[in-house]
Amino acid sequence: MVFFRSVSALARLRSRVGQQSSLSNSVRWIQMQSSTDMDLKSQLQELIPEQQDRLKKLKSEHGKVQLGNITVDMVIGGMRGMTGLLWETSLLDPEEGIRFRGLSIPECQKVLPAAQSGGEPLPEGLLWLLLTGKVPSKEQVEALSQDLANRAAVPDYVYNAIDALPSTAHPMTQFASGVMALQVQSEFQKAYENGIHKSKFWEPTYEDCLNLIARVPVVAAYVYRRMYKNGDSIPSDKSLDYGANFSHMLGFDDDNMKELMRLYITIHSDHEGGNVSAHTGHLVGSALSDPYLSFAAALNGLAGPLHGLANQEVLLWIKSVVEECGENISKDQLKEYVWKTLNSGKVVPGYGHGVLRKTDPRYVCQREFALKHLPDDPLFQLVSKLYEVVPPVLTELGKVKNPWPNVDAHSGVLLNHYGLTEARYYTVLFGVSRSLGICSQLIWDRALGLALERPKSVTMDWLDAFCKKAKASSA
Ligand code: NMX
Ligand code: MLT
Repeated sequence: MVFFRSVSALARLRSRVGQQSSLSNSVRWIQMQSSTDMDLKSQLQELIPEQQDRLKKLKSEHGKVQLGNITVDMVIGGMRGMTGLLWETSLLDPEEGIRFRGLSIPECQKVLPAAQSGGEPLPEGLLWLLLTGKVPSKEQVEALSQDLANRAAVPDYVYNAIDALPSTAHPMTQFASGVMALQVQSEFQKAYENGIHKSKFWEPTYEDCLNLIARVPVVAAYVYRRMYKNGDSIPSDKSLDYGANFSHMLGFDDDNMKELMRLYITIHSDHEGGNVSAHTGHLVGSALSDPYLSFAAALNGLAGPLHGLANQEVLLWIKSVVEECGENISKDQLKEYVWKTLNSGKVVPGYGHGVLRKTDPRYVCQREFALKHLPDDPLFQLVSKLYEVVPPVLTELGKVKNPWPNVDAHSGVLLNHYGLTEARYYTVLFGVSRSLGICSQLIWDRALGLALERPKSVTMDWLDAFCKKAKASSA
């Protein structure tokens, strides 16, 4: 709690900084304090013992406190609503949406350093926040940006591994294969083989994670250029920040596209620990598999249509609407199309959520970006119309717990506007972004010595017998 309180206090101060033309002495003091140390690793070195003690205390003082009851519905319903994971970097509230280390998306947009004045947050700043719980200074973000740029070299065998696949293979297959090939350089695996003491596990994990975060945009851009631009790849530009450089390597140098990429990476980075990709990364990492193995596994979960692949599905679905009914489709026609989709046994992609019960704030900030930069885009207008049509239809269906749009309902039309039209590629962008959250938590998993994940499973026979016994003893 102290950790989060200090974060939000700092955030409040920084937010005031944004609103003031001249700084008060106390604010200047905090800025100076936070900008003295440019080295992220040494900041972590300081934080880790304090957080280790905190966890030890939680366990010894409150280890037996009950957090809820497990019902049969939960066991057969994908563990929905079951609290069972420790995840430090972000927390999801069903009504309000995600908070990164206590900061909401609008708060991050206000307090994290940006490339342009009043512009979108730099993802490097968010990475610093996820890892330390502290809002970094512009200088710290620049130092991290340089560090990542210096780590970004990708060995040729990674490209060769991707090239061994047909260029028609799904972009997520090519991307995950590239990440697996990056594993060859795992520092953690080497250190483990050399007998590293468990108290030091977090250090090679940190190196792997920063290297991985630095290299995945290069691998992802390679896949894009291989598939859609005749293999004509664009080298990284070390003078650019992380988001802008990724956009540049993909072949998009428009300033607004670079801003979109910074926003995109920031908002897709983390969504607490229970989503399929984060949970998979954490689960695989709990076996002390290194960050590359863990993250590649996470990507394979992200590639499912109920999770990250939904961004591909949304744009393809929107394009099929336009193909069948034209861009100026009426709300009644749209409603009919939504029912046709549902009646053919499919989901409406981009709507619904396992935890959220309101419109996803990640949808909202993308809508704000569209209103600012592309209000007249016909597909954006169609997305806006869908916001009016889909929720009442899903509500009428009677079983959908959240009829509101999620992050994927909006991302495709923004990318499409700037020329990134290849919908099958979209989940790769989600994957690059998710490396920030999953890797940040993996470092903390090792620093806190979190346990091997191994929940108990039961059979239907076991459930039958248990429930009959429970009924008999309550009669
Ligand atoms: N369209 C049609 N049916 C839906 C939808 C939807 N958008 N959302 C939920 N339902 C159905 C769901 O399939 C289930 O039906 P059944 O009982 O026949 O199996 C019923 O409503 C109850 O599901 P919920 O409890 O509301 O949702 P759940 O937590 O099981 O699933 C999702 C959450 C996200 C998988 C689900 O809402 C969905 O399939 N949405 C569309 C795909 C999508 O947008 N996924 C992206 C999620 C965000 N992300 O980036 O990962
Ligand atoms: C995510 O960003 O991971 C998705 O919204 C899915 C989830 O949180 O379950």
